[in-house]
Amino acid sequence: SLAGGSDLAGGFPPGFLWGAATSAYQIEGAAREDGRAPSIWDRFVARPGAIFQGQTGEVAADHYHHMEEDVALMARLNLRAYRFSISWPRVLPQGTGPVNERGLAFYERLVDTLLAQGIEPLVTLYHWDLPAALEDRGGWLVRETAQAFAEYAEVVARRLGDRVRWWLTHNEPWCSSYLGYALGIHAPGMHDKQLAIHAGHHILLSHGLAAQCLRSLLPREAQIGIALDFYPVYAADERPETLAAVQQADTFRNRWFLDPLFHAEYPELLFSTLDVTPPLIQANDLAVIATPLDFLGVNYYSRMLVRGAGAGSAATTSGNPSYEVVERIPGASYTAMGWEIFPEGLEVILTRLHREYAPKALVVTENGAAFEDHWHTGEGVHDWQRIHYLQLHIEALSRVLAQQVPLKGYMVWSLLDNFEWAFGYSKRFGLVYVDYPSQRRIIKDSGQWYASFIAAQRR
Ligand code: GBH
Repeated sequence: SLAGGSDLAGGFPPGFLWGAATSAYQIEGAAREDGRAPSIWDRFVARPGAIFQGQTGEVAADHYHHMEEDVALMARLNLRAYRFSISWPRVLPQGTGPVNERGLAFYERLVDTLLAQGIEPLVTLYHWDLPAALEDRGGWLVRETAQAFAEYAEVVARRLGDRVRWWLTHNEPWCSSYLGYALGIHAPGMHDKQLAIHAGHHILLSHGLAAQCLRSLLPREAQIGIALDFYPVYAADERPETLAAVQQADTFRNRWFLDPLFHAEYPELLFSTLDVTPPLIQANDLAVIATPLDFLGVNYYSRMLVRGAGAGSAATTSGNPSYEVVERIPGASYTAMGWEIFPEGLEVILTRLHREYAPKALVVTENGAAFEDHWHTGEGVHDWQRIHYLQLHIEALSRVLAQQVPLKGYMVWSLLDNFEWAFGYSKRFGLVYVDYPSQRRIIKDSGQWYASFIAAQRR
């Protein structure tokens, strides 16, 4: 195994951030407590048919009431870092204006508890839970929401800025924009590609405004970044239509947010691929959006295999007119989400980002898998498939480091089983199993494996 004496043990740089990640709505519960106001997700989950079996994040893993216990678990897992998100409507119930002291105090206690255990906190400001009050004023479709996000960033930075070094503005703006506004499978549940383009622009603007605000308030050592989700795109055949499809899918899935952030421009191909018009861009927008960052967060789960439309196959179109995604590849292995296990893609995306966009540093802010985990009282959870998945992806990291890529950390999604959005509690990604009826936590075999792997690394 990788844990003791293998090629990898000791092969990672000292100080490498071995961690795990979560997000507020997926684990906290306590949806109406201590002055927290509703977010767009509290509303979306109430829609008939939106979520598996009508489940909600109302209680989730009840982390809000198990915070100390959960940090103790992290310590048992030997985590050096923990990535979590802050619930905007817990801190600013109306989205702007009056601060909810009790909400802010929860995150302050969390950060202090982590630091007392020697665990480095990575804070994400937005993991999809927009205050409902802001949705009522237009949500991400209006520019005012970008301004409100910068205000929110300021409130959090003033409180935690002396203790938190790693900051992420947004998690996966592609999901907030496209799943939320075009495919309607995430909040706020709209079905219009053109709206997704507008929302995406305001999210990018909010990122830039917040990054500038954080830069002006935080100490010099602060590391400011954003987490994007990436899918390396592969061609299913050699036809010219397919090679064009690869460019379209890559632009849509990977470059939509990268190019504005790092090159201060949208890729033209984005708009023709989606058959939409560009967003309304004001004079300074792209300069604000391209505010220099300290690191890029990379969420990686799988790749995309595409072919040009018209090859006459069983492929599905994933809501896109011009190419087909191949969903089942003969001989490939899949997770319980139906996502192909493709560790090489992590190496491909990290080396490409380094080559083409050259962020000052990279952190894998999410990587992990759902499998059918089973727990019976008195027994462990024998998730050998997850151990194998993690080993293969960590091996990919060591190949990346051998190529001088400035990779600083790796966060497993997820610390705990949690509310998997539209899939509710039916998918388990945790290193730790959550028995929801009792809220008992059981460290899975993968958690034990990760703990000994980390222990074998130099500090
Ligand atoms: C992450 O998203 C999230 O950050 C995290 O909250 C979540 O729990 C975790 O992954 C596991 O899902 O077929 O067009 O509907 C992962 C990225 C992007 C994966 C969208 C699923 C579906 C695209 N996700 N993708 S589509």
